[in-house]
Amino acid sequence: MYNRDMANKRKDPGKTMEPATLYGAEYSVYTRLARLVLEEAGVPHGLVEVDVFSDSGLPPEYLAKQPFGKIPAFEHDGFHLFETDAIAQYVIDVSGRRNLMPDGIRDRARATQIMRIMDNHGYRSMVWGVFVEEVERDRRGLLTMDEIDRARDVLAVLAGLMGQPFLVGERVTLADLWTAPMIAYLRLAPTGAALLGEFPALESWWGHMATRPSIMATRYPMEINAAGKKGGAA
Ligand SMILES: N[C@@H](CCC(=O)N[C@@H](CS)C(=O)NCC(=O)O)C(=O)O
Repeated sequence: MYNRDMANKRKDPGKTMEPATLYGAEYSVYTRLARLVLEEAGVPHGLVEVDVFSDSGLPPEYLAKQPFGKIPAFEHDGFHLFETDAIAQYVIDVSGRRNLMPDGIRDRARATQIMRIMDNHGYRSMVWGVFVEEVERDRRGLLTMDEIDRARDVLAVLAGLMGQPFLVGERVTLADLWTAPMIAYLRLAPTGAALLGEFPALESWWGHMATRPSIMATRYPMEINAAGKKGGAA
């Protein structure tokens, strides 16, 4: 029997869904990634703050959700999950927002390739190698050429693979949502901002990603502070 609920579901699947819960931190790259997917898929959700770097360590009840001690962890309607890629794929399937991955075989492979590049090379070199070292460990002007080159190499590969206006073609996909939280931290470091400036296509990609409601809604506390100081969008 076709009823109004089914009609609503078809128009906006997120509207009729049970809310999801994400356990993580506003400052965290992978928590933001999962939040971006939830936002873009229109899935109602809440964030329960878990500070993975707290001096007192993670509470045992959180380790039951994520035994490797990383954030985020996820729960939806009694179903528990961790590993951000698994969360993203689940959110896409359960919300019906399959267009968050490209349609074509090669484009899907390209999107997956970009996601894994960011996991395996971008996160370490851009977030830990440049942002954490320069901003959090106060090594401004003291990064080694090696540290800078590692981040530059990833940007160069991305710039070589990327499409227009989004990383894989005409609409936003997981490739963009995977890359944006890492670029957001990179550009908060003076060296990172200068590196991004060497790749105008990536810089202009960031320019239009930065104004998306999902990106605005999930800004890191440090981005919000930086924007406040400059009196504009960070
Ligand atoms: N493979 C994990 C990685 C998550 C991850 O590395 N999260 C970071 C925060 S952005 C973390 O928990 N770091 C704490 C640590 O490594 O001790 C996933 O995809 O969820």
